[in-house]
Amino acid sequence: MTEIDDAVIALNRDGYVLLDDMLPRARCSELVDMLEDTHTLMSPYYAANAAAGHRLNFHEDEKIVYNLHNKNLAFLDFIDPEPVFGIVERFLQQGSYKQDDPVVLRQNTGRTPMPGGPAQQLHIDSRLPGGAFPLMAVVTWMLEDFTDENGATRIVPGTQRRAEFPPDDTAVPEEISITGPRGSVLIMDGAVWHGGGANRSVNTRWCVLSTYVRWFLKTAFDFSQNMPADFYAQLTARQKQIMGFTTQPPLDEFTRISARSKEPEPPAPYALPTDGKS
Ligand SMILES: O=C(O)CCC(=O)C(=O)O
Ligand SMILES: [Fe+2]
Repeated sequence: MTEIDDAVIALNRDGYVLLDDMLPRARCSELVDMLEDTHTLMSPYYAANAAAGHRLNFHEDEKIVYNLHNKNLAFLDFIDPEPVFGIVERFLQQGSYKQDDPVVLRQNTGRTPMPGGPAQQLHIDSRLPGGAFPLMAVVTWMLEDFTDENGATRIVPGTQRRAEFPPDDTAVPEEISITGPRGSVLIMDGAVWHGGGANRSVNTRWCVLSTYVRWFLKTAFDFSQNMPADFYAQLTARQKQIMGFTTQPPLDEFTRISARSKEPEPPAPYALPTDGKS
């Protein structure tokens, strides 16, 4: 049994697996500083949140940096590092033809609950509870220690198999907190019931959240339009595939007929709102 086999067994059984020591501590601190600086720079330009209703759609209690792949070359390292990506890939290839379908990145963000911020409602990220095969994997890179006090992610083990959503505003007794020192990585099935904890500390609890899906599902942002050319040039062939550059829908039947392309199709020109401003 390899490390990957063991992790996939744990994911299938429990809905999550925790890996230690995936990033050096000094690197974690540098990344936290980058996320703070990037949030300060970018958040004044964020679009107003038009989504209705649900508490998870209000963002005053958290800081989020979106689309890390176009902010700093350092974050390209989070696209496909081993063993994390190998585990995610094997997990999400289960049930596909010859267990060989591509796995793509759906979303890559930095997130911290604000000090004093409340716990999130238990929820699933995959939008469909239960299911014969997993659709989504969520990878949480802990850049600061995750503790009970500062809002470690809560999980209800095994609930990825339940064909129902967690109850609103109701405690679930089987819920556990996934604590760990900075540098740890939590991989979850996107269908497991989970939520960020309440941050009762005076500090941040930054993480990088990378979400992966089967290639035919939609991404959270359009990476084919928001990847700067100089960043795209730094990607390996495998990273281009994971970013979806070989699975873009063709314009029409005169351009391409298959859903996948042999060669990656480069992104459209893109500039951040801060580009050219000092
Ligand atoms: O930051 C966390 O602990 C979990 C965040 C989360 O589940 C979400 O924002 O969907
Ligand atoms: Fe979530």
